[in-house]
Amino acid sequence: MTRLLGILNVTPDSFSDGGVWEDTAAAIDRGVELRELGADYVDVGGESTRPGAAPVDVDEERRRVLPVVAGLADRRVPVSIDTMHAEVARAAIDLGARIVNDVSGGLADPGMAPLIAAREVPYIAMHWRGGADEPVRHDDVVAEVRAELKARVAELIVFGVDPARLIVDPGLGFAKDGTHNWALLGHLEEFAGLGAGVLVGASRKRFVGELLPPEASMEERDTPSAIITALAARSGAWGVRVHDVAASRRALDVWERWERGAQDYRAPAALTAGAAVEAERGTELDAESAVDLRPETVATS
Ligand code: PMM
Repeated sequence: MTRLLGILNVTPDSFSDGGVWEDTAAAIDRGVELRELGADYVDVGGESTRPGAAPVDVDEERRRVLPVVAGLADRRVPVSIDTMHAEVARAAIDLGARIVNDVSGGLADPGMAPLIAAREVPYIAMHWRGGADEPVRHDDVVAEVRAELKARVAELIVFGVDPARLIVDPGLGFAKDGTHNWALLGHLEEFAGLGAGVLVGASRKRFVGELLPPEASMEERDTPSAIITALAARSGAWGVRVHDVAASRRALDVWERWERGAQDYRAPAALTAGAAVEAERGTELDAESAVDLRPETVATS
């Protein structure tokens, strides 16, 4: 079962929802709404990672996110805290946050790995090479991102983090271009081999928008984003991080029903027996006796 993380950015400048949930009470209501729409966790973030965004000092980040984390915990909404700072993560865990989501994979703050080991919470380690704004060069993006995440996982384990609580994230759009992002999505299964869950954060990102006409709105990115949710689930993703929770919930409903259909199916015994007899008689279609349906050989009149 793939988990849904609903995005709640309490920032003035995030990529697609910056400035919308700056007010604490409105942010808490939105988090409750995301939960009702089907989010398994609400991912609360107070620092925008969009290229060129000003870094936020820890006090300002705490001021933005902690009242929202507390309000959501009070209303029994499971929270994941999206932060690169151990101090913010620690305070959020104390208030009831259940997951730490770190876009630096622990590289931004040396205090993060020991904190995660001590507090025994699930930890999302995202790939973001060098914290760069612009796409970096990759000769083999899948192999390189996988190797770098593998190194992060190994280091976190050395710090005492339980591998069963680790989730890795290829970091779509983080110093990566569209070609990189689609290659990573197409090879998601390879990340499962790292022994951790895999999280996908594609929702509303620029490379998704590139599938649409240039004038398309942010909301128009939600349908392709939800389709990515279904395909990520099919690739065995542990979770997806999305803006439009309702659409992704429907996408997961479809995938789960599809999979159940496949598992429940048993070929009726009579038909199976009949097919075997036909095969023995040699009457099954083979390549030679098959009707040629190539367009150029089919009469059009
Ligand atoms: N993307 C953003 C923020 N946090 N966390 C994880 N684990 N994975 C992501 O892909 C990710 C993230 C930036 O997107 P936003 O500005 O739309 O929230």
